[in-house]
Amino acid sequence: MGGLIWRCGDLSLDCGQRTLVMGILNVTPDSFSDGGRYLDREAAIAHGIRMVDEGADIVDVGGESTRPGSDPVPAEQEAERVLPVIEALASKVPVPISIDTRKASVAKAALAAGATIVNDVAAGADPDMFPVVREAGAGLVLMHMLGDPKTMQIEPRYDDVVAEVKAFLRGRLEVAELAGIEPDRLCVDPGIGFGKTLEHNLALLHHLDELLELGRPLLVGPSRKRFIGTLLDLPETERLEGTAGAVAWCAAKGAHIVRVHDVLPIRRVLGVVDAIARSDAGSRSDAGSGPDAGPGPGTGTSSSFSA
Ligand code: PMM
Repeated sequence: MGGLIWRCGDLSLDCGQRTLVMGILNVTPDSFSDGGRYLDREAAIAHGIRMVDEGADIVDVGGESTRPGSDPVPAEQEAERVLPVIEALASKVPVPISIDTRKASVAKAALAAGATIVNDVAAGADPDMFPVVREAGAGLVLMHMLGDPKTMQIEPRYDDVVAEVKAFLRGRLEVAELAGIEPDRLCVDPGIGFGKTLEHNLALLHHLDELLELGRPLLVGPSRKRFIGTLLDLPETERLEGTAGAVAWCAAKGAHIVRVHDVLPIRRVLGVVDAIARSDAGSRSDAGSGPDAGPGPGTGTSSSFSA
């Protein structure tokens, strides 16, 4: 587990010390669970700062909802929502900012405004996306999605969801590298809820180890998603504990980054899960001097990146 570095602009994120937290900042009227809350610019900026204070390692800013059934947003409108927020946050917080977009034009403007990561749920479907990322030296998240947000939840089908998602991500890694993006700038994500039934999501989460074989940082985004609502029969506003359960599982299985709305409670969950998951390191004889021998490596709030 671990040891991976993810290069994003001039920063290097250490994905090996502890599970990193990407805090979600949706500047949209209709996102999956926080739509409308941060459409107000000042409220969005304040929330981004709050998430960093609470321990977010990355702030992910999005201006287009990709919830099931959602309509695309014109590039100008998307850019108008996110650019002032990214610009303000870039000068106020010390952590990398990612732009959650499928559009190369929005990514380009966001990178110019101070973002250093592109979180692309369409994995470079826009033919200009890879050149934009390469030229900026940005980090890039390649996520799996079946179809597009408008229709993806209409009877998604796979023969073997884990094998197919893995093959897709491997293919996109290859294409990104052929486009000149350095391998250590690439991160992969199975895309929980993006063209997947409950069973598909559970299979992917169960088999995260297979996705780790791709050799890149693994990002997972279970936060408040429908599969948790289905399992617990709870609305979006009551999915924190379910999210915490999913995050704990992901961290224990070796995921490097989790994308979440509730940064503070999730950092607390990870402080414990990481300590347990990383305490043994294959040896049972030198596990410390007692039951409270102190936290294991990376359980504190130590910085996860270096310039
Ligand atoms: N999920 C959403 C949006 N962007 N990006 C990545 N990399 N992974 C995800 O799982 C993901 C994403 C949808 O959730 P939201 O509407 O609550 O942000």
